[in-house]
Amino acid sequence: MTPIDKLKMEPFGVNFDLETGEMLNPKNHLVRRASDMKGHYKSEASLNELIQNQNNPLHYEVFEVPVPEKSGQLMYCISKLQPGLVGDECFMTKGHYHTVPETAEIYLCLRGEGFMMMKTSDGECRLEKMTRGRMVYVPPFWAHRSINTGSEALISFCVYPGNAGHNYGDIEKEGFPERVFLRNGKVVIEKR
Ligand code: PAN
Ligand code: ZN
Repeated sequence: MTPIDKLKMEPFGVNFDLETGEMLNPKNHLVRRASDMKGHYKSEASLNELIQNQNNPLHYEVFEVPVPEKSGQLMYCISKLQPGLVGDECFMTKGHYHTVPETAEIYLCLRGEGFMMMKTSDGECRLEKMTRGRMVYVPPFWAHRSINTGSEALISFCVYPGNAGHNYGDIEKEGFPERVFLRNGKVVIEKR
């Protein structure tokens, strides 16, 4: 098989409800609950409280109709992050670098309110506002996590190279340099 033959496939389409932010017939559905988030929040006690006393609530979901994980393909998905607090820290995704670090990503926010937090391995940190109709560009080499500061789900359409892959291990070790809290209805950003 030549490299071109390996990428050959039939064109296809996928339907979205742009009001709700739903992908209508996803093939894959990834679910993360509070118990999947150990080690990511400032207060592990508050996370355990949520797991034990609030029935381990849904944290976020990823919906996709996958394409082959190959250079030349474009992977895409809907990411849906619930609103909520762990103590007073806003719900967030785990966050990751791409396994192939020189791959970028586009997030188009369809619903909700929050931030994309991005960091380099040198410890640089940036926050970009996410709100309906705003696109955030995650450049190559920047780890990224979404954070929900609102009262409804934060929903984005994401597109990234098929060969990018997800590296969660380095972020589990390093963490992100900043945290986002909601205190008395106000968003507060703190350095760690
Ligand atoms: C997104 C994320 C999605 C879930 O599709 O994978 O928002 O977040 P975590 O991967 O950090 O759990 C993406 O950035 N893909 O590359
Ligand atoms: Zn990514």
